[in-house]
Amino acid sequence: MKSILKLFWTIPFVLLSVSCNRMHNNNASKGSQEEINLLAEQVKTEFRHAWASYMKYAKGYDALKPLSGTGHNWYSRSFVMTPLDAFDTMILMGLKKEAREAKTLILDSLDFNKDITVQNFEITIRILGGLISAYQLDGDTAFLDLAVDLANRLLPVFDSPTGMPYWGVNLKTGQTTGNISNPAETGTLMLEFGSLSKLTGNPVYYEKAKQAVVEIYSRQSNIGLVGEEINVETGEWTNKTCHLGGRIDSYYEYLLKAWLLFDDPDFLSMWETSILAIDQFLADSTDSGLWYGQADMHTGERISRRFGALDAFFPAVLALDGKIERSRALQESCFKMWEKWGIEPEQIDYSRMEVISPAYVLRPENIESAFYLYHYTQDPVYLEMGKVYLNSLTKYCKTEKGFAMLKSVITKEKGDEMESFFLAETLKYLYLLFAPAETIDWDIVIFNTEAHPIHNTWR
Ligand code: DMJ
Repeated sequence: MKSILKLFWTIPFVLLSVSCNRMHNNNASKGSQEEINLLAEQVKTEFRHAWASYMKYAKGYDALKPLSGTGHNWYSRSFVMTPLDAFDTMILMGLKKEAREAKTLILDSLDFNKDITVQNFEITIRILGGLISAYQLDGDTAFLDLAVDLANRLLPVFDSPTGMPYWGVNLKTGQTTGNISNPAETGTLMLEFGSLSKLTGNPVYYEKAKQAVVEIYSRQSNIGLVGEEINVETGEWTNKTCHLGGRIDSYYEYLLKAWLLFDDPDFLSMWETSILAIDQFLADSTDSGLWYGQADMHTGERISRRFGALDAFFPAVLALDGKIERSRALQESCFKMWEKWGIEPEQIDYSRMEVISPAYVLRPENIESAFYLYHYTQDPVYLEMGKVYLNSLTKYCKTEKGFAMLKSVITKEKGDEMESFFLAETLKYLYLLFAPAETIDWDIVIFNTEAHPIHNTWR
């Protein structure tokens, strides 16, 4: 099933065909449609509050600290991560003033010629992905020039003996660092690097990123699972636990999405083998519902019954793959995890429904899955979930100076952090859940793992 997303109001050259395959809320009464519209407006209001706080207290920094009202940079200089992550959300929401502010900050200050060692994965999904979607939605080639410059500076990461990328690279010198990586960091580069090849005609980005995926996939076990950690120089697994959480999650997500975006059958074949093993060895049907836990990559033996906020991306992937009933069942569990504490913890033991890691860092995945499921099923139960998410965020995380992570979902104590993905993903997916169907066209767009929409304009 191919998925396409199209944004109407700004797109200068990308999307003119309208092929909405859903009638949004077609069964809804006038009253409930009005309520849905109001919810979309409320999400925009919350987004504006987060952005205005960033502009007031942290303008030019990577991120806002929403309790102290200060700014924070990941490295010694800013890469304006919050504006980059937020820009396409603004376009989707129709926030023209905010989009102009973000664009000015990005184009006036972004300069990659810096003697700074960066983490390839995060820079790729947030900044490279953000620049590509900004270029496609806004049309300004300055975004594409920046994307090409950045990608060229990141390319040395692939110069390992295996072709799997090093953890990081110095943007000025090209010096690489960190030989211990994982499937997510090696396998979540394809949408960004691949689409850059399609947009520029230079195949090098596609080839390097694909080779990295093939290398990690070729090291999967005889039963089709991968581990959590790998040495990119020797190709040896240094941690052999398989699961759907952090360090592995988006590797699986990109196998399916790379097939959908690029029509490259190698990715379909890798995805089909992988999903069989995932369902055989990680899936766990329990009294509290369907979950996916941890297993040894070689024996398939269950190692633990942990699930968390990051794993909650998987119903979205299952839905995108057409496995709606399974997706629904897992989303029911994800929502239980959210509701039990009023907001979801980072990790739980689902066999006892107890918190293992209590923080909530404003993650999007639970909301992302409800958004996909609503698109495919039109079941209002996902709109109801959306209302709960929105209420939790405003009740527990909103501050005078933005939105704050929670150190603990049990005590609801706040922490001084608002990750840029709150604007890129959390509020974007929540908005799209309530937004008019025309906001997106599911025939030509795939979201990268940071929720940056990438349009297939090369078909
Ligand atoms: C984001 O940076 C991406 O979604 C990534 O794939 C996982 N973690 C965060 C959001 O939780």
